[in-house]
Amino acid sequence: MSETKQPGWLGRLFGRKETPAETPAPGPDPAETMPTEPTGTLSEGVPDFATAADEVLPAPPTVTEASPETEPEQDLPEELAGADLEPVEGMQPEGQVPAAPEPETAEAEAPEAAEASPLVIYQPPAEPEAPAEKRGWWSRLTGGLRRTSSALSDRVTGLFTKRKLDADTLEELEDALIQADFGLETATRIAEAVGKGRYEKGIAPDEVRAILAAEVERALDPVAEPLVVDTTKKPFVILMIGVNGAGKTTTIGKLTQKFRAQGHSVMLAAGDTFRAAAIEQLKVWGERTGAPVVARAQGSDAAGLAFDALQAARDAGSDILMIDTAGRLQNKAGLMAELEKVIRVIRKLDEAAPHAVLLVLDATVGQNALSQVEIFQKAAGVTGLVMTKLDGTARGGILVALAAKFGLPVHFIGVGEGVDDLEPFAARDFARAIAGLDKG
Ligand SMILES: Nc1nc2c(ncn2[C@@H]2O[C@H](COP(=O)(O)OP(=O)(O)OP(=O)(O)O)[C@@H](O)[C@H]2O)c(=O)[nH]1
Ligand SMILES: [Mg+2]
Repeated sequence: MSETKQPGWLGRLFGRKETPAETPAPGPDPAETMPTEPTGTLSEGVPDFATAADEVLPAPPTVTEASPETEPEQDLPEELAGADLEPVEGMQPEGQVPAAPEPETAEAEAPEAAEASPLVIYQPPAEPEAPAEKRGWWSRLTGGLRRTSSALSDRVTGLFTKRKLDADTLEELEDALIQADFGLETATRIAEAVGKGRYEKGIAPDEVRAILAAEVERALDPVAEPLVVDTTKKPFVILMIGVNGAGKTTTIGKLTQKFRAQGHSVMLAAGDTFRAAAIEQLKVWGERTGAPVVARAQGSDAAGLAFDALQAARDAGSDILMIDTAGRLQNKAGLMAELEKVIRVIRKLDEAAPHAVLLVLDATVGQNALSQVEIFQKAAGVTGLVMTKLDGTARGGILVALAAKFGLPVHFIGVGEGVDDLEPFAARDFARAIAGLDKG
């Protein structure tokens, strides 16, 4: 095989015909650039960055140290030590990490043994994109929840204006709440709370909204837990999982922005190795938010990539490693097993990893979210939830139904596609916004 005559893997991916220069282009010394001083912008510092990445982009020496030549074997799990770590023939230009050894012994578990491709660490530009002018979170939250809140609010206004409270009105309120996906149990409880002591009396719509907000807050308060990054873990490993299109990759981008603003260094792992576009998408988020992205070619083993990324993040001294994964429907057993494998393999490097397993749920799927939680929970031990696309549904009550059923922490909610459209979940704000009340 004559690898040096091949275009870079991204070049191959995107159909580039030209062969990149065999001699690596000079680049900044990665020792000085990783990870805080990135190598430059795509358009300037590394002009043919994407095409030449595997040949040109030198992996930082810290990463190189992880190569079999220098890595002390005692740091490796038994099954990864020794002969398994022989470099892949002809695939390691200087400064690159060898392909991950297939960490599992059971061939059945491994995806089609795609020829191991070089590990690439994409460095972000020196000056990541300046964040756009921010609208306050409350305004984005209420804007995002408008569909749910106006559906509810209109019903409440219609039901409780100049009307005495009776069983029919309460039943209609219950229906409205069920339609907003609150779930039967919560809907009944809220309707009862509204009815308590008020039969045959009038009740103003605003009073109903206040009761609704109080009940929603009460239901959500126990699950509104911030994601705490344990800084004693280096890196703190976050695994992002969920069905196709739930918002995993976007959430990684949004979280990277937050973590970096808090002063954490972040590395990203392009663990969705199924689609070339997924790798590219994460790379773009890395560029926007200033985080290096560890990737291999499409079709590579996801678990092996996760393993290498953890090693690279360790070597780079990153505070946080976020691992993207391919979307998988909860009814596909094989894909769920792959997720288990990713976890098993990274535990060979760090028994406590992943330190957080975040299930990303798309609010627009409604009740299906319940079965997603159940199955992902079994396969991957979900530690917390992120609910996205609350802006795209009138059924934001699903969060309340999830809280009632599973009691899993809800760390963040997303109300839009922008980098700032994700915030830690606060029960009171959410409850008031969904009930159509002011911040209070
Ligand atoms: N409106 C809205 N769109 C969102 C939100 N979060 C993500 N999206 C959009 O949802 C789409 C899918 O998001 P991705 O991040 O690619 O989802 P994913 O889970 O990584 O998808 P796969 O990798 O295909 O499984 C994108 O168009 C995102 O911009 C949100 O909170 N609100
Ligand atoms: Mg994705």
